[in-house]
Amino acid sequence: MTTSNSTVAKLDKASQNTYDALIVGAGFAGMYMLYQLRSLGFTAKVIEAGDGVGGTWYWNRYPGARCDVWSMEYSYQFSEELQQEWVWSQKYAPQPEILKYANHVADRFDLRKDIIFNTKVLSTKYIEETKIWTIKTDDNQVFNSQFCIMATGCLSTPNKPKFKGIDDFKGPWYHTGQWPHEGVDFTGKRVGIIGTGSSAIQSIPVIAEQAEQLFVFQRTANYTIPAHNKDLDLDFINEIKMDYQGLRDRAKLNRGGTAALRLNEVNAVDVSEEDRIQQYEKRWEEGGVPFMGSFQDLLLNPDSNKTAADFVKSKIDEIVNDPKVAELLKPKNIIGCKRLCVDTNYYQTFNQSHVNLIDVSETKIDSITEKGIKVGEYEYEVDAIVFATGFDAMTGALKNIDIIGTNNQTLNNKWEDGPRMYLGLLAKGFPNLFTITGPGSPSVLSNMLPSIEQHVDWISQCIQYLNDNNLTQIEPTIEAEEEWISHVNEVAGKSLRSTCDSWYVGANIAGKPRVFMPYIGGVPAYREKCEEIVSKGYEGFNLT
Ligand code: FAD
Ligand code: N01
Repeated sequence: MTTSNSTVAKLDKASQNTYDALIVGAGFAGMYMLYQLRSLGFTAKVIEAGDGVGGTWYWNRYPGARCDVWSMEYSYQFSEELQQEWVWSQKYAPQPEILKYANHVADRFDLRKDIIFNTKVLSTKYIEETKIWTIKTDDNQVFNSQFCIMATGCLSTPNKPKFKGIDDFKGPWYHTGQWPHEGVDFTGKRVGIIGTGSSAIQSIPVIAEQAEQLFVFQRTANYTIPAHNKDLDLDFINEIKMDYQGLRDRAKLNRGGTAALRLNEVNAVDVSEEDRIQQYEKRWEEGGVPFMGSFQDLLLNPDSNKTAADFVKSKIDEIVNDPKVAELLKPKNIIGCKRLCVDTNYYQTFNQSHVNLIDVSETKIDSITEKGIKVGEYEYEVDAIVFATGFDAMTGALKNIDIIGTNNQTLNNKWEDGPRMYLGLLAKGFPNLFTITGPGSPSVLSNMLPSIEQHVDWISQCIQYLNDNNLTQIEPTIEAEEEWISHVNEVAGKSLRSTCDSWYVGANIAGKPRVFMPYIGGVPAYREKCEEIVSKGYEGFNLT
């Protein structure tokens, strides 16, 4: 498909590998970006490292993987037909079902013909004379495009800590974020799992069902709320579908972009203890992340936060039989500071005699040996190791690509002290290089699907605007970028969320600058800002 009136005047689109836009990544972001650009008549290709679509849901096939935003909300809304025809089986769909959905979308909208699989983008350079991005891949292909769109994901670069001796281990090891497609059978095996974040908390109860012995190596205990996952009945589904738009509209008014959160606009410290406990009990029974919506000040006031944290700790005491294990499982930091986890039978799993919790908070993991995992002087012998050690979040995938902008400046250089972007969409010095859910946007603090759609819509509208107005280039001004970063930092500073060693601040990666990366000001404020900028003729951007 070609555009008759495209501004890509300098691009010889007849030449091979030359498009209006190149999109990197075929997760939910890249897929919708392709759909939108094609619908507007632009030529576009997606380059994807994996051999299938789905991104997160293609790579994270570990046992127990599922979403923790209601499936009816963790789905595309751009096509009414699509959202009417697709039927989610559960409140929180399992990974295979989400991957099936991604594949369904790819087929339904005939996306695959414009996706190049099994190909990794290594570098992209802006040629100032022609205003063209030149993109190089690991199989030595070269692509040219006016627009380069990074849909590379916030949680797509696995963090594999450099444990001493890893190559000596005789058994297999796995990272949750790169799980084998054929699955892993742990039956009768002694398994060690390192990490107790969301991925571990989802997988531990399932691995425990198979393993003969399970050793959980915990450096930092995390808060987790039961999912109370359940099958969705058709009456409920149909009720939502009768006014799907209504649900989507309510979600847009919520800070986290999900209608399920239902923030209780009351301070925890302003109600009696009895009322507080009642509210927490109710939210605990409902399950999942909406627990943090119990009161509006939980992430603002340490005293309020403590009431919620104490409530979860009391639940741990109730569930876990061995008081010493219960004590170890109790997190010490602020609840909601690290990403709140959502589980099915996590705490209960530690009542099983073959499940062992190993505290590595003080005596750290020393090394991986031929036979297992060494902590201090003690060696835990295992047949397989699972690294549930997370991701180089938000910037990892972008920094892995050698991105060279104007004046030969690299993105890595610009981001030496932390990511710098305007609205998480574009960076000064990198014209026409868009990022979907980049640092400085609500992204990982929100229901990602609608946030992805909002970014894709904004970017498509912008490209259309440039095209319609015979403009070739968009780039933020340094003033707008600086001002936005100050605002992002200012709002982050007011939240307790910025106070602990989480991946939100890059603390999980050695040497990563400590900056609170996502925008915590909430989805409604962010959307409003994006719309206002457009209504003012792309205020804060230079259009040429
Ligand atoms: P991704 O899905 O990460 O896709 C990025 C793609 O880019 C990948 O396929 C990758 O291979 C490709 N890529 C990256 N670099 C290159 C390169 N150099 N060359 C070629 N290809 C490249 N969010 C929620 O809102 N709710 C949830 O319940 C939820 N659950 C999650 C569960 C897990 C286990 C994880 C890890 C994340 C979860 N998330 C959740 C966040 C999730 O990442 C987003 O919801 C969403 O799937 C991101 O889509 P994306 O397309 O932006 O990125
Ligand atoms: O990764 P994490 P994740 N020695 O970074 C530990 C999304 N997600 O893959 O806390 C010992 O949270 C580390 O310990 P510590 C969601 O956004 C969603 O679990 O650094 N331990 C931590 O316990 C989530 O937040 C779902 O002390 C080491 C763990 O590894 C994000 O993805 C499901 C270590 C890493 O936890 C990432 O989650 C899954 C070391 N050297 C993921 N290095 C849903 O439910 C690291 N650790 C929707």
